[in-house]
Amino acid sequence: MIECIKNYWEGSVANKIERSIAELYSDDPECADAAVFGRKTNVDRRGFLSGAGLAAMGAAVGGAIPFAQNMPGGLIPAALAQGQPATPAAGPAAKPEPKTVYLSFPGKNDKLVVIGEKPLVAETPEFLLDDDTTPISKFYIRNNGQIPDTAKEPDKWKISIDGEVNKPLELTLGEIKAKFKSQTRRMVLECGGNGRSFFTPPASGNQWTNGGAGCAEWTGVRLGEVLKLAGVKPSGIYTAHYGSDLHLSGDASKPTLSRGVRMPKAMDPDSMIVWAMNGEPLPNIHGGPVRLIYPGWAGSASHKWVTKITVRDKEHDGPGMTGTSYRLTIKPMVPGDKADPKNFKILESMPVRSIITSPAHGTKIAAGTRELKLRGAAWAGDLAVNKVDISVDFGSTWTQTQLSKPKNRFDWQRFTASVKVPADGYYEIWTRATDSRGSMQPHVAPFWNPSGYGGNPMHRVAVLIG
Ligand SMILES: Nc1nc2c(c(=O)[nH]1)N[C@H]1C(S)=C(S)[C@@H](COP(=O)(O)O)O[C@H]1N2
Ligand SMILES: [Mo]
Repeated sequence: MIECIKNYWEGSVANKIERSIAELYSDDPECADAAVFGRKTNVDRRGFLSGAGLAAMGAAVGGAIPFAQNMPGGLIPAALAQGQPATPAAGPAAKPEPKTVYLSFPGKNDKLVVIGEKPLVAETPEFLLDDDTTPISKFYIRNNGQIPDTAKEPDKWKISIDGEVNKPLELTLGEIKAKFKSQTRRMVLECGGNGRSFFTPPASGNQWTNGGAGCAEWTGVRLGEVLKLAGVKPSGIYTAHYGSDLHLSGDASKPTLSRGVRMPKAMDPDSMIVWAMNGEPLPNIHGGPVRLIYPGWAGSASHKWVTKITVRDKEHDGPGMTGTSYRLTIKPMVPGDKADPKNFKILESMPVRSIITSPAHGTKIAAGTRELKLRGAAWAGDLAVNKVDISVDFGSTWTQTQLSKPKNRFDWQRFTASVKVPADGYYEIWTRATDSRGSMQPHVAPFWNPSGYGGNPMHRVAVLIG
């Protein structure tokens, strides 16, 4: 560290710093931070942004920084942070995203970002989540195995219910539609790993930013009603889900993802067997003709192409249920350390999260603009969102946004705000939501865990006025 600053200042000082600080931030953020904030080699305390440091930072982010004095040392400016997808980088000196791969898939928006090719995984940049109901074209994709071909005769699709039930059932989708009352709910589906890219050191798995989530209108029947018809025995405490997708290798003898939930969640009136999305037949890529939806919980339980639900007398132990997958630490662990599986519990309800959906990260705004109009969305797993605050001065002051009521339970809540800014220059818009139990999004991803669950730091968007 000390060595790095020495090399940095001696090697490139004064005239070169403006050109290289953005690069340094992406190669060695700690060193860049120390250099910019003038941390003395022998004094472990940060200074303020001033002199060469301020000039370097301004050059790196593309403009003057009206609230530079509030910038916390150690914070990588949003304009330079890794993992911010899509729109043009904020500053001329900011590095282009390392080879962002955009999705090319029938019916899908071409600004979705591929974060895994085999299996196919794609996320939605925050600015594309600006609709009240996420269109299918913008909805994220997450697969663990091969995508099955399910085009033919949806109403003949069979689902069986077995295990700890009095009367095992085999029902076609057509029968399910005819036998049970259908309902439509607008509800968030969110991948358990959403926010994983915000962990330091990096956690393993698909590097989601905030875009492993969407909010669609789901039509189907209550899973609980179907389970009631089968008659769950008192011993039946957990579900196990099976679908028709093959293991990634194509080897039919290898099990694919198979998760389950505790019986109370299965019996929740909003846990559903679903065949339509936004009023259209459920697309194949989203599990069509029929899938499960457990709103508010890690998306991996919401089984696509579902063929069988087994009721079990113990916690399910299929692929994705054991070890540290879809699990959070009970006790904080040293980031990067080896995990002790005894210190983990299953991730169920997702944590509170908010995103700014307009303006987009990296937006250039006309010179002289003194008021920013913001839009966004917030959700909190099983809970509701109590409030969303935004800041444009690096967290020195916060403004409460206008937060809409959810359409129904598990819907996200849209928010708007209007904030004044004093001058042209570089701003970061920060948003943080608080859930109905008082938990607020932290500044950084909390409780590091090896597979990176629960990463819900506040969302930051960089904009440049003038
Ligand atoms: N059969 C099956 N269901 C599945 C998966 C899968 O790989 N196979 N992935 C799960 C995960 S991890 C998530 S986040 C959601 C993603 O749903 P989507 O692709 O419709 O957005 O589906 C879940 N259901
Ligand atoms: Mo997921």
